[in-house]
Amino acid sequence: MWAGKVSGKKSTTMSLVKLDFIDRVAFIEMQHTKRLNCLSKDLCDDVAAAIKTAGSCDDCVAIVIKAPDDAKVFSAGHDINELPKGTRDPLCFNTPMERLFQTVENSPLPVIAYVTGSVWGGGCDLCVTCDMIVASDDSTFAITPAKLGIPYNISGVMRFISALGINKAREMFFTAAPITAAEAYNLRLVNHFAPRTELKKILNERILDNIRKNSILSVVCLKRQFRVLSMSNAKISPEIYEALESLRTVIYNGADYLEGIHSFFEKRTPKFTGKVTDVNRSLF
Ligand code: LCV
Repeated sequence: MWAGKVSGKKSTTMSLVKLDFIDRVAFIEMQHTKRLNCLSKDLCDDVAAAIKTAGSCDDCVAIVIKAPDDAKVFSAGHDINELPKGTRDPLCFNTPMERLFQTVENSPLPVIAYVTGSVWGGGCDLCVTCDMIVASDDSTFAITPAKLGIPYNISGVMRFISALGINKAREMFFTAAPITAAEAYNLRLVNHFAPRTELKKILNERILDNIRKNSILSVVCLKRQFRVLSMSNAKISPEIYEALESLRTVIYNGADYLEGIHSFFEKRTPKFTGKVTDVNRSLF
């Protein structure tokens, strides 16, 4: 966990993250590449700390979350080693990955995902949670709970519906199959995509240079408005919320959840045994 202060906007390296300030923009580089930037507690906490540091700097106008420019994998998603082995909700409100997403949403500054390489599961949700995404043309995006037998959480599903529209969100969740940067651009998930050699220029010329010229007060207010309004139509009753949560409990207590995790580490295809009748139909 990084505890240092950014003095004089020099670049700073925490244990798994490098924080650079370049022309009033904070660049947060996830450097846990030997673990494919999977979102472990330590990486989530370091990225969240860097976002908070940037948000507390009076002349910072935007935040960019990135992997090394030559990364093959931007993020392999939640660290599967750290998933609870049953009986506990793997994606509840106060898990490190969810706290990171809340930090992105609550930062006063626009947070941009600068994606190079493949993005999986919670890494894809991190990008969707950001305010904008620019991606290299060889990037791919996949949301993978169904591949691991995991019941995704309600706020995460809401984010994908809001960002992609319900049918494409369903397809991504049901299939767990990656989509390309071009497909993500056509779905308006990705703001801009380009070859890696041109991506930084696009990021600066189309987004950062303009934000740098604008009123940060107006931008901060707009960010809050977009956050609130994008979720404003998500009205469900307490009964419906509790029914969905009890359905999730059935799933993460079910056989498929552990099979998904074990099969991943045993490098084999999962043999899911769950049946639709395992789910208490009275919940519907
Ligand atoms: C721990 C890993 C991981 C990893 N955790 O390299 O969205 S949800 O609900 O699903 C949410 C809970 C979530 O985000 O779950 C995680 C979803 N992520 C994935 O499904 C991606 C899993 N990873 C892969 O498919 C491959 O690793 C990719 C395609 C990312 C890279 O493949 P590549 O052949 O280049 P390896 O698979 O050999 O991985 C290198 C090492 O990183 C570990 C993996 O177990 C391996 O460890 P060992 O060298 O000890 O065998 N690893 C990869 N992803 N998410 N550990």
